[in-house]
Amino acid sequence: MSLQSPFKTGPASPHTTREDANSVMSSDSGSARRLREVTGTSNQTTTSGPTDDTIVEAEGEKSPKVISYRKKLPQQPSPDRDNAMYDEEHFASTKYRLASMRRNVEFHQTFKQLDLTDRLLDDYSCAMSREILLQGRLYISGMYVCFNSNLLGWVTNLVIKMDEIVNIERKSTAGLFPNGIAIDTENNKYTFASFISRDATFDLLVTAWHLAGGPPKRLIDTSSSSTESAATANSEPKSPRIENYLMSLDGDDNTTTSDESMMSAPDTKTRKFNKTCGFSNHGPDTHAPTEPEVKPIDKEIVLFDETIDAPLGVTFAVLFDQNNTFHRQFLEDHDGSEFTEYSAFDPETNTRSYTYQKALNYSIGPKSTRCEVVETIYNLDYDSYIEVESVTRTPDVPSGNSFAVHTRYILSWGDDNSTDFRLSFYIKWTGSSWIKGMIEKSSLSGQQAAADDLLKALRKEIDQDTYVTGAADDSGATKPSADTAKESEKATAQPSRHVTTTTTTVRHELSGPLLAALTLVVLMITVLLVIEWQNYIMLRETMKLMPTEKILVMRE
Ligand code: HC3
Repeated sequence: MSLQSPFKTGPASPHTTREDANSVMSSDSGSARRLREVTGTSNQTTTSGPTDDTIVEAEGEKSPKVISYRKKLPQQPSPDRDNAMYDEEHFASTKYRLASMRRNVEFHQTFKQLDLTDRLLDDYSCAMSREILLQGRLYISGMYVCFNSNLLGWVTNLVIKMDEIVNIERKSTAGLFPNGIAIDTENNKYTFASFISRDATFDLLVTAWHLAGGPPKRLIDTSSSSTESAATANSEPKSPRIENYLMSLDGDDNTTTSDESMMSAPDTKTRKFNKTCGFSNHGPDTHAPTEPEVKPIDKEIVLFDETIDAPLGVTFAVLFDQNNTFHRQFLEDHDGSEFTEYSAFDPETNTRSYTYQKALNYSIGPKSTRCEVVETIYNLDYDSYIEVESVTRTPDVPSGNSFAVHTRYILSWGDDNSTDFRLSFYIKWTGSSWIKGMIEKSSLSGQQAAADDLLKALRKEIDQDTYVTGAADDSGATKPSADTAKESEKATAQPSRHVTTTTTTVRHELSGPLLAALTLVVLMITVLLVIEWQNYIMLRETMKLMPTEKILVMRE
């Protein structure tokens, strides 16, 4: 009996450590195993732990898989949850208890590739939306969200690592039933429906996700295909993707749209990037308002404090996404040229840098200056606020080496899933200058003009690159904005689910009776023609049989 440590990776969570899980013997028989939970001393473990270890044993025909843990907590009756279902141990410091060891073993037998130190928290009956709704179970552990379905021998296993998840949101199935959950990774969207208690599942999911790190605290997609989620169906070729299909409970939801996000609206109004715009929102689509934890800086001038009608992650992506399309275009439109490559945000220092030439239109001083920019992300929390500071040095202007212009971008959540965007700046002097006043005045007017334009350009860009979703439920309550006309224009131009459904219904109502009437007319004409044809044939045959005189007589 081999009892070596099976762990390839580090411990999954603070409550189940590598030391806790001291032995594993695995079998690849794959056959269903009867499980039993044994409490008490066992000679099957070599650990020198306490004598009241909990041993969970999976019995198979061949070598069984045994996971034993030294941890043993005193058995306490639980008023709210069934003891057979849950361990007494809580998940981190949350209200949630770990699933019982028996369920944990079943979980690891279903998903064999997982880190064995990872503990199951709970599992739920639900259906995953694929070509059809796949009925199965969703498993939530400290490190993974998994789904297993076994329909008539067609086994589907999906494993999503918590740290690959970029967003989790409630979904309304078929736009009506509030019982769905959507999980987004960078490249995929997985939709689950038919939960018995969607909100309880959602709460645990989000708690586990946040404890595992929550939304990625990074800006850049350093790896283009960063999702490593294993979506494998035993009976189909290995594909890293499980495409998202329309979540259809009633079977009437066929649509030709390629944008799955359009298919089911979240519960509240928000904005999402169009699939082709090149930006992606790494934060949630919806959030309650937040307060940025930033201190005012001496001599800081607020250029604006405005609301942008888009989630925090959308606004941030447009302003600072690695592709720089918007950023660079904006500076180009403001007399910028000869840009160097923007370096990627360094994950260590959270900074990136670039330089460009800026034309100046002052009666004195140079006609242009080199701008050396270093941007630092001081805070990037999609659930709270984002703070970026850009420091621009202009060495070519008089006293250019004695100061730097600091521009602060502070983004937080506003009302109705919008972004509160506060732009401010201050000049940091590192040396003396006899034209300090002139520089400060010129910088202020230059910054003010740029800020006004930035606001306009940002709103325009977001309007172009996003669509409004989740507004169907409260369309009457949608607050009017300057962009409303364009939004509705887009809604009709885009292949949205609602538009498709409506069109189909209308077409059926009009063409149905017309088609029936037309068919009837064609049928009647056909019957008449057939009767006439038969009469003609009969007459001809009769005439053939008759003697010629008789025909003549008849003719007379
Ligand atoms: C060139 C500038 C300082 C830098 C200012 C920057 C480039 C700072 C970053 C912002 O994102 C955009 C921006 C807008 C205005 C820019 C200022 C305009 C004038 C100022 C010079 C230092 C003034 C020099 C004036 C004079 C008379 C000495 O030449």
